[in-house]
Amino acid sequence: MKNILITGALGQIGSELTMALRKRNQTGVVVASDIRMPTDPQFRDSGPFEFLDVLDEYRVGRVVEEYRIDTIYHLGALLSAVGEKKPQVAWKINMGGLYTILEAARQYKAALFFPSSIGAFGPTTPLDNTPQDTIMRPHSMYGVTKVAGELLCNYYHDRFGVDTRGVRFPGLISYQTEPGGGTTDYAVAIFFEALKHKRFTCYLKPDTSLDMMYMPDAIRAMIQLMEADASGLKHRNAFNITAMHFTPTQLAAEIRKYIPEFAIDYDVDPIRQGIADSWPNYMDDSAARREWGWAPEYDLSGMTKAMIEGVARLVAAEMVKG
Ligand code: AKB
Repeated sequence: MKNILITGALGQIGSELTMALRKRNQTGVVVASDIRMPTDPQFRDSGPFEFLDVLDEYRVGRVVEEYRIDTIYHLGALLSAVGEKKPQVAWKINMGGLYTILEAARQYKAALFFPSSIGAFGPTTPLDNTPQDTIMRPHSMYGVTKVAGELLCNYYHDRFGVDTRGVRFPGLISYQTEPGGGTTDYAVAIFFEALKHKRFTCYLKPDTSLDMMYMPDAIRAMIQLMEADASGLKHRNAFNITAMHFTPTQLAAEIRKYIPEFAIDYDVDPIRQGIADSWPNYMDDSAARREWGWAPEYDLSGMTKAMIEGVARLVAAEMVKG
């Protein structure tokens, strides 16, 4: 039985992770938390929710104590593009929030999942088949907070014995909750625009290759890593994991298999393009495969089929509502 706290539970990952853990965790409690209130009735009625600012050390401690939390998934953070617009806020939330959560994990002996990202790499990292252990000198504030976060999580494990674990997520693709302010968000928006308007203007160049993953694989990865036997883990923070990599041109071609008249054009945003150019073209995730059995289920064609079907249902429901 696990008593779980999820921060940032209303975000792109948190909203799906909360529901998955609630389905799975029959006896323990899964407490969702965020700095806004849930509006989706299905989410709201599925379990406890706490209005919780991750910078509020006192309240975080109270919630962890009250629910006897033994596992925390810390997802409250700013993403790369918005972090570059507001670097001071990104530092404060990403680092301050992680520090608060690590301290709560230390004091109350909870395990902690911390999501790092392909954003932790930088222009001097080998961009093809990026190794697990390599040069990490990111240029974005988001990347700086991710590398620092990985190191801080390792420190809390080595120094205080906190069971910290994490992955470096690629771009995550899903349709249930919108991503908020990332560089890889185009790979979600393209499906909505393709189904609604049959055209999409992309802010990244046609040949920008990035690692990506369909959300069900990401949810499975988090749960599998947190449940893995600790004795098999040589790394902890954070494992490279990926499921596919593609360029906007390749994704558009895949979408055209369902919507032949779909057209893509480009209006490049220099900030997001600069960030994307400093990230891997594709990562080597063999350490995760070896140490805890990571294996994705969705490739480009499986993900595209699932996204077309899911987004089509949402668009049809929107049209019925008027
Ligand atoms: C972003 O684009 O900022 C995120 C990420 C890859 O970490 N999706």
